[in-house]
Amino acid sequence: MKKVFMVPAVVAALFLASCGGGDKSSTATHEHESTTSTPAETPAASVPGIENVETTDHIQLQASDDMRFDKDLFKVKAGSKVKLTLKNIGEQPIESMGHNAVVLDQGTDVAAFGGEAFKAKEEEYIPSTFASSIIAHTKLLGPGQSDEIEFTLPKAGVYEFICSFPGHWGTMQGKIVAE
Ligand SMILES: [Cu+2]
Repeated sequence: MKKVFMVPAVVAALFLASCGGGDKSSTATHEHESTTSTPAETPAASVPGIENVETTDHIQLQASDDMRFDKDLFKVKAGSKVKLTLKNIGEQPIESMGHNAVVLDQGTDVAAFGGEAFKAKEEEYIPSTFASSIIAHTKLLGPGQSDEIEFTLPKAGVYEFICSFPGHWGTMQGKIVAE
């Protein structure tokens, strides 16, 4: 009846035909957007403050003369390569205030490890008696020195890291949560 509307109708029909004509598929693609799961049972849930930590693949640490790391909580992806950089920003000599970063396997007795490390001066405080508990470690660093290592945390869970220089692990320790 109203011939003025014929032209737009034809254009629309051609447009639909050229796109395959199906408009059902476009509505179906939005169905899964609201099903994001909440990680209530992940290992991260047991570590206070982890909810404020971004996942990273590069852990950057500084160690200082007051026997502290500048950070103590990290989150990484399990099974993915992680880089760790440690810089000793202190001024005390390595003999009295050396620092390293030792990443320990899940479930390692940190106090027992620290005790063995204390006796392992010839091994730069990386005790071979605990070799199977060590995921990775930096070199022992003197003032101004830095080291970079790469490792992979195999399973989801909480991994401790410490400085194994005698007397340091009590204040120089932190956690890496792998998810
Ligand atoms: Cu230290």
